[in-house]
Amino acid sequence: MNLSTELGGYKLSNCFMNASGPLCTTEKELNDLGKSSAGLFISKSATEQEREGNPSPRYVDTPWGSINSMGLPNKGYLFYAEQARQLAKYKKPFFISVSGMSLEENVKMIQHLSQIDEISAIELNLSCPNLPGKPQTAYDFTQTEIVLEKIMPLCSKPLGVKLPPYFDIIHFHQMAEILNQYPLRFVTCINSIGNALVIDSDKEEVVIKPKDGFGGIGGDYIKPTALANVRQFYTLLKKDIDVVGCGGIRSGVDAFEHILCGASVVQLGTILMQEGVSAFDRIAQELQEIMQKKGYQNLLDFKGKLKSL
Ligand code: RRO
Repeated sequence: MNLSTELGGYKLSNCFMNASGPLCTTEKELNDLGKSSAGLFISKSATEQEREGNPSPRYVDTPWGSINSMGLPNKGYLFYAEQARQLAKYKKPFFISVSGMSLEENVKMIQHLSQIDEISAIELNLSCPNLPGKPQTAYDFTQTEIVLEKIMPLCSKPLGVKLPPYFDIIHFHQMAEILNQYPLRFVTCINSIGNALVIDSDKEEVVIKPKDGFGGIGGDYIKPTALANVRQFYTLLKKDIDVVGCGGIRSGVDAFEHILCGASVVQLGTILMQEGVSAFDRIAQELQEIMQKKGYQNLLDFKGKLKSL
């Protein structure tokens, strides 16, 4: 069974990577991802300056997934640029996620990162839900267009964008129309569903500290929304923009469903936090077993081929 795929012009031995966020902030975490069976890997979203992030507790597992309000803790983009040089020894693509606090900051980081050979591609995060007082860029269509208009000509690496979930058909169309104007290589669907509230009914209190308990949810809660977003963008985007599926993947079946909806690559988020990098081996094995049962040899045998009734 062959799990190979392509993204951003890179051939990948398999379709699994980490979501930007879980276990990809420190040197040790990045090396663990390098050694893992993931086909490629990506850094935590970087800002110009190192950030501590929000106060703890800021990530909590729940029976159906997780809630977080990390607040962009990261070591600063120059750290990830330096890591890229060290991580090249793992001989698989390494992407850097960028999430500047302003357009100017994104411009500065992307111009610099574009010059570094060992960085394979950039995922521009337009959807962080957890910065007090800052809206998610990709919910503002005008601003999204301004950002892409400015950044696309400056970026000499393959560039993708990380999108938040959309919930209205017109919004899928409006965003796809914007994205289709640019030479983007991929879109990642979806970031966590923002500003949810998980509470502890015994204690009658919230479970995370920042923003009075409001945070992004991931895991089982969000798989149907993630599949909807993958399917919509797979259908609406021009064919040279690949879709990367993220949201609720904790088994081979979940990965299979994302690929059936059109994902070329799938990301592990909450399950990576919960299980560590061994999740890549287990889920890849489960996906291969499903393919074997169904008589599929390659991902292209079923990618995007979801049937309607
Ligand atoms: O760091 C975070 O709080 C965070 C980010 Br940047 C993001 O894009 N998505 C998320 O769930 N948390």
